[in-house]
Amino acid sequence: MNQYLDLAPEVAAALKGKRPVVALESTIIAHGMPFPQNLEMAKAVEQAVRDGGATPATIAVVAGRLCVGLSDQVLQRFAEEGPQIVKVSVRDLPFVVARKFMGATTVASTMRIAAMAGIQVFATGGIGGVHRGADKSFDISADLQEFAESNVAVVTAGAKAILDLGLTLEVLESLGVPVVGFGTDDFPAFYSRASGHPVPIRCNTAAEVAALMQAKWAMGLKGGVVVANPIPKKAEIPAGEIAPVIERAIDEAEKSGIHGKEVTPFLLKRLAEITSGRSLAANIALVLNNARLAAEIAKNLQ
Ligand code: PSU
Ligand code: MN
Repeated sequence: MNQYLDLAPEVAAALKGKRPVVALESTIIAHGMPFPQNLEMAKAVEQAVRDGGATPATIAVVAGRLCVGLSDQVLQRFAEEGPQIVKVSVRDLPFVVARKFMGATTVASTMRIAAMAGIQVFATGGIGGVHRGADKSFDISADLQEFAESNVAVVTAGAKAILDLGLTLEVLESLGVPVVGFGTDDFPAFYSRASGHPVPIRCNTAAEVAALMQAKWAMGLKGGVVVANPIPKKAEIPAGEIAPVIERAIDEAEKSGIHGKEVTPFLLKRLAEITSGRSLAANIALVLNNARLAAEIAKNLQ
């Protein structure tokens, strides 16, 4: 076992007993949503995993330790301190670990740590991807590269509509990453159920997803699987409604000189402000929906 890894007793027991475990990330708590909704979301998501018959393992860097499964006190701290805590992708792990800092882990670093712990399923809101205008900015989330590295399936509501979804799918194809539409032929666009971009693979049950994961890894193919799960209908914001809001937020980000890892948190915050919280409610609903499916997939891997 990696010397920097700390498994919560409940998570260690579940893994040892070969019972289902679902990894969860901490950037969505510290940088993706405001307090106190972020804390309520984090607790509700853990509960949804439990209700689904699996053990939740929220992942974060705590005083330089790679923690898999957080206490209520630590969860509270990430929620309250929010953006004061460093957003940690894979490239940032050596620094925060060496300096014994706190770090909120993104999809990429959460996947890496989940793989170290032996967890195969992870639920998030939406993965990072290729940003619009990436031909000039080169802004392509490290999340995509991680899918080529870590053997973890990530349940996601497609990719955030703030991205260029066509290019995101192209990069995943180049990296050899299966993108599975769960009950859909169309890649979901986070706030909306469809993007107009077809998904290459469709699965209709958690058992089918689990079988695909097992086949991939049994063949010795390295890397993850994107399980694209559309937002529930009642929480959806139609693409036509959210599109102009996204345009406006991206425009503001450019004019304010926001770049690098600040882009995604800035856009999510502005969308929530402009929609008077509707995008936040949609975000919470889709994370819960993903947590339920992740638990179901984890059970089918047993
Ligand atoms: N999904 C959400 N909210 C978030 C994120 C995803 O619903 O805050 C975070 C994830 O941690 C993801 C990160 O890994 O945004 C992508 O950031 P970037 O584009 O800087 O790689
Ligand atoms: Mn980026």
